[in-house]
Formats: sequence, C-alpha cells, structure tokens
Amino acid sequence: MSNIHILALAMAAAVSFSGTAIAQSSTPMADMADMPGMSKAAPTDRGTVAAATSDLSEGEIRKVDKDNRRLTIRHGPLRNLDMPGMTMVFGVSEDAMLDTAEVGARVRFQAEKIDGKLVVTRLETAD
Ligand SMILES: [Cu+2]
Repeated sequence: MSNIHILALAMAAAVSFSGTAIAQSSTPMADMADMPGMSKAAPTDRGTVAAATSDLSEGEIRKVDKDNRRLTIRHGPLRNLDMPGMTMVFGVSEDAMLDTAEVGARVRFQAEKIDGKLVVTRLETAD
C-alpha cells in the first residue's frame, strides 16, 4: 500500500520536474531568437535585455544588515530580472559590499538570481 503511495508521489515529482525543465529551456531559446534583424517581429524591449545585463540599475540603500549579509535597496526597474522599481531585500555576493553600502547612499548595482535568491553581484556608489 505505502509503496504505491510513494510511487505516485515520485511520478508526480517527475512530472513537475520535467515541467520546470521545459519552462526553463524556453528562456534561452527566446534569447536566441532575439537577433538584430528580428526586432520588427518583437517590438518589445526584450531585444535589449541581453545587452542590459551589463547595465547597472539605480538604487538607494535603505538598510544594511551585516549579520545576515543583506541589503535593503529601493531600486528602479531591474531590466535583467524583469522587475519594476520597489524596495526589497537582496543578498550580497561579497562582504565588502556591506561596507561600501551606507544607508541613504545612492548606488548603481546589478542583481542576479542565484539559486532562487536575488543577490547583488555588483555595487557602486553613485554620487
Ligand atoms: Cu525588486
């Protein structure tokens, strides 16, 4: 009885896994389709997303949490993450960022999703 139960759960997990894989694999495909000559076919700003990953986003430091290695940043739109402006908490890729960041400071930064978490991977003060 319980073996059947476990099998059913495993199958359900396998199905949701493959669903995830399909969803993820569609992203690089979409990027590959973004060739310069195709911009008329896709008149959104999707075509600039790849280029924008090297662009830094604007933000203002709202909180520095050294104990938990987190920064709260009020940020403008994050084009690489398809995120509108908001105030939110980020992890940091380097501890030095926690020293660079001062509450109230204007910054330029890059955030990336790493292992499902949003992490600041570049941080510069913007004065
Ligand atoms: Cu956000």
